[in-house]
Amino acid sequence: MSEKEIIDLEEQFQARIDRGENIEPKDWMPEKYRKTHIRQISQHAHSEIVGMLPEGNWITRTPSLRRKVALLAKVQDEAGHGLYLYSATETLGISRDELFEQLHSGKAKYSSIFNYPVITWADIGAIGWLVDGAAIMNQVMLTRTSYGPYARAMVRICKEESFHQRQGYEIMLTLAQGTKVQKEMAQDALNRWWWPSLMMFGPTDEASTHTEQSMKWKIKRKTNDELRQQFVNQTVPQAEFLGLTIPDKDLKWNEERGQYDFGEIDWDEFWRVVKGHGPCNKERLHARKSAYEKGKWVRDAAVAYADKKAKQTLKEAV
Ligand code: FAQ
Repeated sequence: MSEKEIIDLEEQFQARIDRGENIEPKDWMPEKYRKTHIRQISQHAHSEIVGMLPEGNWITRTPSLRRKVALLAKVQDEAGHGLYLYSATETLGISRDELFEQLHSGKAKYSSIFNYPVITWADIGAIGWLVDGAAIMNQVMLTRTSYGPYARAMVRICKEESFHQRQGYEIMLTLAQGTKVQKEMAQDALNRWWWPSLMMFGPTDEASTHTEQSMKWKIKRKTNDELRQQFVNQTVPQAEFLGLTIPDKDLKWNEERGQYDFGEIDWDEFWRVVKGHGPCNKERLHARKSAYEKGKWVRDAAVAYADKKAKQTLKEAV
């Protein structure tokens, strides 16, 4: 294809995006659009799958049967989200094995938030309230992202994330209205999860490498800083209702802006965690690799069974 033909195609592509059309797997797309989606959707899928680990560790230790049922359902939902998202990524011409290889080798990232330890039951509440709350804030805009399979997966995922957020907030509410020790546990969990939750939205707009192009292609509809601000505005009144204190001495309502001002995020900590040096990075990757290796016999059996079925069908047809 000549350079002029490629430029024409790129212009037509951008015009489709500007008109608000969805891009589908068999449509022509610039190579960079395809690669950006493989990067973002697969990192999102990895986050869901790795995100099962911190909560999964608590299924045997829930304080009641009701809590166990809810937590089991939540962790299963996250597995489902990972599967929809891996399937959406595969429509862009990459195999599941390659995606896992990228995760296991450390080439692909997953959300920084899942590299922090889950120390008490209150952390399960804080994860649902804050981590799922931040995830929804970011994902609601992704239901209108320009790539069809990603946008459609996000519609379903967002519905389930809302339930996750509510179960977390309800745990926090119960603890905050409980004994002095329970309230202290809830406050301690908020103290530890607040800043890492703000980091989930990614670097500042100034430091973000992908935002400008992703906004142009309508992959992102809002910037990292816009979503972070929206999250703070929404979450502060929820903390007040719980009677808990957000661990930020610079947090205050700004009448003029009609928004909360908040303190500086520790970006050194963020990049340390993203680059693999957070408190639980090694443990999380080890758990994923080990699950993959131990599950080899299941994958082999599934392939052998599919082969056997295909041969049988062929025999019957002859
Ligand atoms: N952690 O230029 P930007 C969940 C990387 S799902 C690690 O701003 P972009 C559900 C970024 O990849 C949570 N790395 O990048 C759940 C890039 O590096 P690269 C996950 C991060 O893509 C709840 C570099 O920094 N959600 O929680 C992070 O335009 C509870 C420069 O950044 C999604 O994945 C981070 N926090 O914007 C499950 C949503 N932030 O790739 C279990 C979809 C940035 O060039 C329990 N993703 N980086 O090597 C997105 O919306 C975007 O990818 C952003 C980052 C907003 C995360």
